[in-house]
Amino acid sequence: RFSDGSGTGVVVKTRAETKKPSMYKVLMLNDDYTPMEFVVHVLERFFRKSREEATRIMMHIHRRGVGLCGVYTYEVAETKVTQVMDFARQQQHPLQCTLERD
Ligand code: TYC
Repeated sequence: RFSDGSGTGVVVKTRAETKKPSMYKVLMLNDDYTPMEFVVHVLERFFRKSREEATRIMMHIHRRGVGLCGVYTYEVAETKVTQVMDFARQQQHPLQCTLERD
């Protein structure tokens, strides 16, 4: 904050410069064993997708090998990856999930 030097006593506010956080893509990989329905469930539960959107993403991964689940700040993205990997392992599915700088 500073006076504008006009003698009017007007105070001009300067915006503090803020940096946008780096964003990270959470990607899911295809495999031959994880059931399609399990992948749809993961997308609904951890990435808050509708059944329709989850099914679209799952089929994209199934056909293309990899697909985007969402874009988040580092801490959120890392948490999603851990949650998905832990859940898949519990159910003994080989589903792989990874994080990539956007
Ligand atoms: N390819 C799997 C199947 O045919 C389905 C699948 C889709 C697995 C997406 C993983 O990330 C995945 N059962």
